Amino acid sequence: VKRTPLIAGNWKLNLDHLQAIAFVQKLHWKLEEGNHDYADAEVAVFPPFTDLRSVQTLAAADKYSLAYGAQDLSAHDSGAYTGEISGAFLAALDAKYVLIGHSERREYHHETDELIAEKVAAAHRHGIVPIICVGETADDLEKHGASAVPVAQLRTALGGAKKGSEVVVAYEPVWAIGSGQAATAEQAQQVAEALRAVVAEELGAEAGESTRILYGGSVKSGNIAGFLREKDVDGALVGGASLVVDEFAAIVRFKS
Ligand code: G2H
Repeated sequence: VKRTPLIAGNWKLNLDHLQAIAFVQKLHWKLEEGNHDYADAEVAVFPPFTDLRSVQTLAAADKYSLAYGAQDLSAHDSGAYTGEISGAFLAALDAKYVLIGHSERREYHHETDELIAEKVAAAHRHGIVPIICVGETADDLEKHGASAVPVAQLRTALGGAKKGSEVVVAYEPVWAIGSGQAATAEQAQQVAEALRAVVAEELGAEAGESTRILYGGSVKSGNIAGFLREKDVDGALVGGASLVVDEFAAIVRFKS
């Protein structure tokens, strides 16, 4: 099977809605300048919630069909949950994707694998593709090797997935996030292969073949091509480097 690479920019807590508008316009011009037609990869941005409406408006007018999604969602659909945003609200803004279980959510907001599974179910209830983030800390790596923790995290998270609905997996070793110290392409491939096997076991052989597995953690224009050459790595979740238009555009054009 041919899996279209996905280049996803996770803005985290950066860029308000005015800065988001400027960013998306500049990205569009930059790609137009390079005559890029997005044929090689799907491109998505993950802005803060308050930017989504602005990004929706721009994306609708963008001939490059920029995709977008949210950085989190509530496990609940409505009710007395102050501060939460539901999958229904995201679907109403045509969000295609939602990041779930990013290591920063796990660490600073104490998200458990069980909650993450509920959020995966919430995304699928509303037709949104969850990008399930998994990864080991430096400590896990030392004690259990690279694959054990991400494999266990993914297995639980997929308990919430609806059979036949798309998922994307992002492997982000916690020690590589924002550190400037990316995993090697070989390390990423090794874990991606193990994660693909989990998808096949939990969701069936076909899903195992078609599911895209991204690498994340200090991805930049200088190392993206190496990751994408690996057979089980189908794209990247990019943090810091997704905030600089020229750099993000260079990552999107990873083949040139
Ligand atoms: C990992 C990644 C994006 P960065 O969190 O999700 O961030 O590229 O800054 O390491």
